[in-house]
Amino acid sequence: MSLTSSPVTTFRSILHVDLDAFFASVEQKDHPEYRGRPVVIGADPQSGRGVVSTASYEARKFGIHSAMPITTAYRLCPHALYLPPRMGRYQELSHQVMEVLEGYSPLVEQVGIDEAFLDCTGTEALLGSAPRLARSLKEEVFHKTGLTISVGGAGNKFTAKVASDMNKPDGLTLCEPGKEREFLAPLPVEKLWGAGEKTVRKIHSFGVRTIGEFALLSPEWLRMEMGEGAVKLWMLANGVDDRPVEEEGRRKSISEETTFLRDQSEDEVVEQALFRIADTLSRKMRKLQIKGRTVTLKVRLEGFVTFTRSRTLREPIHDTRTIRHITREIYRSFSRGSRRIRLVGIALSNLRFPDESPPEQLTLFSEGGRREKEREEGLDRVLDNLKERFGERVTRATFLESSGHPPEE
Ligand code: TTP
Ligand code: MG
Repeated sequence: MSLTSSPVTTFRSILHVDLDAFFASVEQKDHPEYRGRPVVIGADPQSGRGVVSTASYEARKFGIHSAMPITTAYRLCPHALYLPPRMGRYQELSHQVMEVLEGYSPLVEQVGIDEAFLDCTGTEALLGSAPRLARSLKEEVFHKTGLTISVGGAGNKFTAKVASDMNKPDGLTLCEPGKEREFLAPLPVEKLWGAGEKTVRKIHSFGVRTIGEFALLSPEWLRMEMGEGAVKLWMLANGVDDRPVEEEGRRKSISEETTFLRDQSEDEVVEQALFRIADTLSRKMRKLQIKGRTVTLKVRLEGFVTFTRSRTLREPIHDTRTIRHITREIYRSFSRGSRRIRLVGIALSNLRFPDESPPEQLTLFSEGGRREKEREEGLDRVLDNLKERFGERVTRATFLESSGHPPEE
């Protein structure tokens, strides 16, 4: 038996999955009476400000799309259902979908809330050829969540992503690995990843419209005309994209923010909003078992000037009370003059994840301090449970004002 292998090219098998009209589909799934109707998720059209997050396919027929001003959407289709986003619910379903995907590949890279890449090279042998694997993936997602996804498959990430977008909704489009160049050739250059409006205009000025035409240009000439970035696009156009599917790197921070309906000048209203944000954020952190040492307050004033102020603690925390206290202190020491506030937010960074928590450094806390901390954590747990069961109205108002939090650096 020879130990040298023949030089065979091994193709990767990459799938890209994207949920269809995600936020709108969730609303239609949770409220059967919304099915078949134009549904728009986003800002309140009566407020006169804000944008569309997404629109159901029924609403898209009226020309409504993501990022469109909500007032324009309303003009196009006043009888659509206009709903505010329920991020918690979307996160929950996103998580369920990702769990299904993890059953199809050991390498899943989530990109944003509703899409992911899977590297299925090798798993096909276990789970069936790419078309079979993709079909059972679609079925399982639908069975477990009631949502439809569109799947694209190819030998690289860029082509898989282009493919998943080709037959939306509920699509399945596969490009045979190794045939990316031919697959991409008829598509317009606008589809090239990273080609912005200016780049596309420049390419059009050469008389080039399709990816196939672009792929035929000389890379040296392109470098001279348009710089290095164009060569990267030229590689994509030729079906070359070596980027690996990578599991998500650890997040650097976790945050939550609120935009006011009207710019605010009442400190009391702002502080109430910060209290609510601290509550939601700390709950999210406890659920993920993440703690953070640095608390950052973000304030955006009218005219979009944004300030951030941070404070770093010696110990990582995720309890509601400490986050509330610290943000309130930072807010009170922040001078905004007479300018009104448009948005406030809280972020925690310097994160510590559950698998990297060192043994509790008891010496940093006095006996009394430790008991206080345990009581606080117990209280948060009880409230988290109550909120899961009875909703947001459950509060801890009576416990807000007690003092004391871990020492600062
Ligand atoms: P997308 O996948 O871009 O859009 P979609 O899932 O609504 O529709 P499609 O069938 O074309 O994939 O984005 C996923 C979700 O992210 C979307 O449901 C709402 C949210 N989103 C915004 O809030 N603002 C935006 O500008 C975009 C593009 C998306
Ligand atoms: Mg989507």
